[in-house]
Amino acid sequence: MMAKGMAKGMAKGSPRLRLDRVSYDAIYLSDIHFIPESSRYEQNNQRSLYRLLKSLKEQGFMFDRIFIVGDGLENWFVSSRDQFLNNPKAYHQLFEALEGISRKRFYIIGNHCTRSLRMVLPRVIKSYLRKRGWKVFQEYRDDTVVVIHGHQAQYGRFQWAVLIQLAYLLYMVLSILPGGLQWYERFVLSVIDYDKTGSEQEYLRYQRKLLSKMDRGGRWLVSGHTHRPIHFQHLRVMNTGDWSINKTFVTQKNLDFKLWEYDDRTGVRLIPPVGKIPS
Ligand SMILES: [Mn+2]
Repeated sequence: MMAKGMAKGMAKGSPRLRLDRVSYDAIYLSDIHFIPESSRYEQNNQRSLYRLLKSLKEQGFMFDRIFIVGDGLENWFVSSRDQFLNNPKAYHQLFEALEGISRKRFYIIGNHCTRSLRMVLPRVIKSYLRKRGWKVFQEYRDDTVVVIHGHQAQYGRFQWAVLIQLAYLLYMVLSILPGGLQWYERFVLSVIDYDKTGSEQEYLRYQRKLLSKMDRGGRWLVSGHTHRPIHFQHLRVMNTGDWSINKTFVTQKNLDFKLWEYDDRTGVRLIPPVGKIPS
């Protein structure tokens, strides 16, 4: 529940983000699935994202680092390369808004961002990001945190190569058929995406599996992919959730990580950390 004081004094159309008045080290957003030219634009809450970013900027927030924790741009359902070439202005708008609240920018590659066997971004997108000062990684790490999209617990490199090739072939075949992309989307959702209907236990197992695949030392893990926002304090794990469904994101100040949920009408609320999930 949102505290009463938080709702008060909220200007209409400009929800206030009650982050503490400190300079934050980082903000993490994942699974935006940005599609400028499609009916999914509204579906993926893209207008809300602009509202949040505008509101943050108006309130003077400046994050030292911003992370897109994977699946920022669609490239499977909808080719981000084609979208970019057709709507460069939409991309400028998105990245200008993200850059307006951040000094250093990092783009983590997610499973939806590429059809490449080597997991690289489409060339035109990569050079666009680089020109704007974004650094592109599959995995980022510093002294405090490891940042990874999180599909790595679902398939290894070999399976990835097979699945991505299959997805690409299907895309080529189905995209020329009427209604084919819906079939394609259904295939991806059922075979390649994380099953969002799983139990909390399965979800916890998934996060543990992801942890077992990495050597993180004492660092925190920030990932996305599952579209399930959660703050596992005992595991030092943050899942950003996603923007496209839950409108959630993570902030960091030193070793203090916080998970937030955004609402167009009421602003943000803190999602409290959970301890162990009872079995
Ligand atoms: Mn993903």
